[in-house]
Amino acid sequence: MTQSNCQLAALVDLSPSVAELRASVWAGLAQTRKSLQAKFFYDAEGSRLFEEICATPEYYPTRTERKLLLDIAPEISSLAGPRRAVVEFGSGSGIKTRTLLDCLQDPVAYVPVEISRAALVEAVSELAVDYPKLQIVPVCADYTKPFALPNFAGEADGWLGFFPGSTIGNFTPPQAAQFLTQVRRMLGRGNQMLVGVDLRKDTAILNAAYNDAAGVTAKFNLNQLARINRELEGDFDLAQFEHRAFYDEEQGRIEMHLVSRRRQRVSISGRVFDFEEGETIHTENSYKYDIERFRSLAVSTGWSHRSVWTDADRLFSIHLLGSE
Ligand code: AVI
Repeated sequence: MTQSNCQLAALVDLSPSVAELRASVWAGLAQTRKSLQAKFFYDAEGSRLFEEICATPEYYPTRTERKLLLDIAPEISSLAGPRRAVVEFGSGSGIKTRTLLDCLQDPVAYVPVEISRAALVEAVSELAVDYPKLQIVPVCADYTKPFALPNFAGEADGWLGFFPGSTIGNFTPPQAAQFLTQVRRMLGRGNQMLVGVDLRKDTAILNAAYNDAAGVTAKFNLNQLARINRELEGDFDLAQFEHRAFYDEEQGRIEMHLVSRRRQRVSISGRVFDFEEGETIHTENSYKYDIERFRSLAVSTGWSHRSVWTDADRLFSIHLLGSE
């Protein structure tokens, strides 16, 4: 099928500029405790590496959530109701999207919102071929900031927000609350949202998931530096930084860092940053919740908590929220 036979609208491009990336990187590395924003992992290469992480034997969230979604599909179908417009935050490769779209009754429109333009374009062009009746309106944007939902032709009976993969765990709990509030306001009354949330569990399982034996997570982490070299004329020597990820039980989160192997100086767009041996750049948090804690977080932002499902091993949870 050619693109003209598909209901694929022109991409709405609100993606972050190079200036925004530079400002964020400069600000993060100028702090006493250096950090980089996790959302900038996802350039074309970062998105590709993330897909590879999802396929590693240690990274259980993707396959566990997918199987859970398949198992609960009939329930989701009846609770969500017919003729929904689906808006997905951080749509990535779109594999889980298909599982959701396949279980919904006559979905009318699909709005994938994704920061990586390359990942978005690839995912929607394939989806448009397989779902010819669906209106697809891709939005390339940083969904942590408010944006207007795009128009689409035809009438839907309400929105269904979709935020799978426990990406909500990459926010701190206050940021997660802010995001849920923003989405509730954006979707308005009478709409719903499905959120995938990784659960607290045995430390060994968590540490293995972020330290896969094949070293894909390490490559993903180091790609932030490669991206800075590519896009901001940086001169990071990747061999002089090492991946470190560990579970902090007290905070209930995985922390990812890049550790400087020696004392060194790096230049980024003409600005210089010094690193001590052993100094780290904090690149990501991945919070793990228990069911009650996530339920109360969601309720505190004005959503009602309609349902929750977990897999038999209680590794992962999917929550259905409603806005009255
Ligand atoms: C996208 N996000 C939910 C992943 C996570 O598990 O926090 C990103 C990731 N980082 C390392 N491995 C996967």
